Amino acid sequence: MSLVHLIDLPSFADERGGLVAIESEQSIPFAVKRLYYIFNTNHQARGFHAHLNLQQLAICIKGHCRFVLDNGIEKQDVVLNEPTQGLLIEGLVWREMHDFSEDCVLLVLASEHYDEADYIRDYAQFMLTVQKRE
Ligand code: T46
Repeated sequence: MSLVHLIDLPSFADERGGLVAIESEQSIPFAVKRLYYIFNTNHQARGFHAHLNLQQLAICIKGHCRFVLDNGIEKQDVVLNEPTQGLLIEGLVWREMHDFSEDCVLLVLASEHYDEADYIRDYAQFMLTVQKRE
């Protein structure tokens, strides 16, 4: 199965501009408990961690950036550059974000409240966890 799962979001663009509407558990497969956004990255890469139990949808609402997703067996890259498209990230996946454009605003919807204990920030630890779950 592909690591890259893109969701086309309900879009209601007309001559007045764009409008995307996201309904929890309808247009996306989880209930949203939290959202955050990343901007002014000054071209610095971010991420470099996995989550134990979290579903997220990442939407580049302005500009573009590149995600690297890695499940310990394979790695895939995906460029996000469409405010009408979301990248679903779930399961045990190491993620990195690179190549942020100057104007990039990355919105992320998350299925759980923030919990630092849910993060695996060490790649060797990530690989051990992948092997344990196999
Ligand atoms: C992810 C990728 C795509 C909070 O206090 N609450 C929050 O909800 C978040 C997301 C972060 N923080 C704090 C924790 C750190 O002290 O903000 C600081 C920066 O977080 P972090 O270094 O984890 O940010 P990124 O951009 O590397 O990763 C973020 C998310 O944390 C992560 O879940 O999947 O974006």
